[in-house]
Amino acid sequence: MAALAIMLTSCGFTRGGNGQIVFTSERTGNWQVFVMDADGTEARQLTYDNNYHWGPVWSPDGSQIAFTGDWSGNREILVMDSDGRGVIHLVTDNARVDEDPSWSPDGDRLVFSGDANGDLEIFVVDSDGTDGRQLTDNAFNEVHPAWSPDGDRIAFAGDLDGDFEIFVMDADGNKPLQVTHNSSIDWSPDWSPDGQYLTFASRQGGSWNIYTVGVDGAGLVKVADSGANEVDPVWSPDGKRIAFSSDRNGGYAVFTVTVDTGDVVATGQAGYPSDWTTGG
Ligand SMILES: [Ca+2]
Ligand SMILES: [Ca+2]
Ligand SMILES: [Ca+2]
Ligand SMILES: [Ca+2]
Repeated sequence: MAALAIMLTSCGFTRGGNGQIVFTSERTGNWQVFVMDADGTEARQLTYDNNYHWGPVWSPDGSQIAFTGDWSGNREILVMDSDGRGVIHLVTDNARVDEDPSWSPDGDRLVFSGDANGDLEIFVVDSDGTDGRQLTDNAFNEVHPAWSPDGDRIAFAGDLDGDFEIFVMDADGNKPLQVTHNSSIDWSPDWSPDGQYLTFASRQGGSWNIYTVGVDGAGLVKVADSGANEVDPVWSPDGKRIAFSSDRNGGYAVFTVTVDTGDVVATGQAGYPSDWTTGG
C-alpha cells in the first residue's frame, strides 16, 4: 500500500485535502459523470455526450476513468481520460450486457459483470480490451465486482440463495466465500483500503442501509440508516469515511459518514458516488 500511495500522490490529480469523489448525476438531463471535492465543493462535469454513463471509477494512477456506457443498446465498459476532454475508448464491444467495472490495483485489468446464457457472470479484461476471460459460470447472477486493494481477491454480490449476498473469491475466480447471510438484498460491495473490511448496501428492515463487515463475515456494523434509503457506498482512501447516496432529504444526493462515529455530512451534490480517490 505504501508504494501505491506514493504513486497516487505523485500523479498530482488530487485537489481538496480529503480527496475527490467521482459520481453520476442526471441533473443536466441524462446520466453524466461529475467530480467534486469530498466536501461537495468544486463540482465539475466530465462527460457531455447524450449517452448513459454509470459507475465511474479512477484507474489506480488517476489518469483514466472506467465506467458503464450505453452506446450500443446493451451496455459496454468504457475508459476515458480523467481530464474530461472527451477521449473515450471502448473496452468491450459486443451484443451482451457489460457493466460495473473495477480496476486491478496495478491498473492493467478491469473486472466487470456481463450476461452469458441468460444470467450475469464476472469477467476480466485488459484495460485495452484484449485478453478477456470469464471467471464465473453458473445459473445465478454475479454483479458489482470490486477488486481487492492487494489484487488477490474480488468481491461481488450474487443471488445463489434467491436474494443477493456478498461474496469474495480469488482473482482467478476460484474459492468463492460467502460473506453475508440474510434474507435481504445485499448489494454493491467496496473494500476498505486495508483490505480487511467490506462496505455494502443492504435492504434490511424496509429501507436500504449502509453496512461494514469483516471480509470473513464477522463484525457486521450498520453505519448509516436514516429510515430513508442509503445506497452505493464507497470507502475513503484514508479508511475513515464512506460516501453513499441517500434520498433522506428528497432526491438522491451524496453524503459521507465517519465510520467510527456514524456522523453524517451532506455534500449538497445530487447523484450517486462510485469512487473516492486520495488527497491527504
Ligand atoms: Ca455489450
Ligand atoms: Ca452467473
Ligand atoms: Ca442477502
Ligand atoms: Ca435506510
